[in-house]
Amino acid sequence: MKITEARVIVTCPGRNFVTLKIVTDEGIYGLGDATLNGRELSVVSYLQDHVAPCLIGRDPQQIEDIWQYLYRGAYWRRGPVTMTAIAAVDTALWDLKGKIANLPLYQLLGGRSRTGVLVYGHANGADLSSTIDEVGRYREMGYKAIRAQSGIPGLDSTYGVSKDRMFYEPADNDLPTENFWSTSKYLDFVPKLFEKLRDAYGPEPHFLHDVHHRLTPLEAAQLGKMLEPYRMFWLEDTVPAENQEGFRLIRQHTTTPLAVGEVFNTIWDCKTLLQEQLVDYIRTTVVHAGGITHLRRIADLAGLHHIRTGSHGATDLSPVCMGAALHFDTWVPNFGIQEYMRHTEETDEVFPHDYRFEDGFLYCGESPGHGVDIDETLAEKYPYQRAFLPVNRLEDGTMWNW
Ligand code: KDG
Ligand code: MG
Repeated sequence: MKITEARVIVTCPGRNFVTLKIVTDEGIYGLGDATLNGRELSVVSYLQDHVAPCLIGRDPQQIEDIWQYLYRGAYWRRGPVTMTAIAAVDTALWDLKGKIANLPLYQLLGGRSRTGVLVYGHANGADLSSTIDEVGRYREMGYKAIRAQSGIPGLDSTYGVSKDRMFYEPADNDLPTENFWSTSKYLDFVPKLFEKLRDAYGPEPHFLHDVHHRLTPLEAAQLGKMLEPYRMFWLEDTVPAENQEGFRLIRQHTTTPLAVGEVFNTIWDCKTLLQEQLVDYIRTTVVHAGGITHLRRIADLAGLHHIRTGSHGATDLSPVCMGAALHFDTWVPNFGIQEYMRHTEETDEVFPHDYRFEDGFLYCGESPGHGVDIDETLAEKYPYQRAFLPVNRLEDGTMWNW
């Protein structure tokens, strides 16, 4: 069997998605997600101009060799654009292998380790009381684990609070929106939110919260300590994680479980965090961390150090990524939780899939490969629209992390 085509499909059914379709001389194809929010076209070019020509004529079953060829062969290693492109190829090849073997992807990985994949949904509101109500709505929908984000008194906008009740889309068209941030206002408010949530819903639901890279290690340690009475499932991305050693300080001061890694691309981004057991959940996912092949290596290293997976699953990761992630989650021994932000109806129509949500869990399907397809005719009706993630400034105008 040989690869005859590697086609990049860009579509915007409400938001941009980039998909790689690898076609073979036997007519079987595989799909991989290549979406990098706000920087989509750089991955399109990387794939079209630099990867696709190298794939033609290769045996699609040599997944490991192709992965190594693209990683080592680039010379310029790592980085989000390169690793998203490699992930797209890798996911498409695993999908293809499943179709060739006539097996769902989780079977190729080693079979089922669990019946369903525990997911967390995103409840958010403009203020404390609407966020508390939204958490209730997610409980009614069956979620056992809920991420709560709220507008902060005194700040016009903040990360995680959506215009739409169901679908959070931070990427705006045209040019980046500017948000403003105050750490003191935030730190004053967040413990109150979780105190009220525990009062309202009792000990049972798992609560999660995303700081979205905005604190220093000392501030993160303070927040973690303040949240200890509310028994969080995790506190996510407290600080920007380029400096992995920074987590030592947070870890020394709090027992609140820590999650990190949605922006990581390789095992090298989390080597110290994993080996020193500085976090509890690693959030790397299929599309941004080199595909199934590399994610498996990260999960194995994490497992040695009592760290579980908690893959990123925001709406900018396409259903193709979600499908592949669910097969991975169904297999991976040290699974923790999977993020699940629902896609819009338009997106689900462009990407027909066989995974389903039921009572707080997602279940991957049994069709061969990862079980997600693309309707290319429909995809064509939604042309690319330039979109940016917001940027963030402190109240005095200093640039900050969004
Ligand atoms: O593209 C950026 C989003 O995926 C990110 O802001 C979402 O932090 C996020 C999360 O935890 O889902
Ligand atoms: Mg996050």
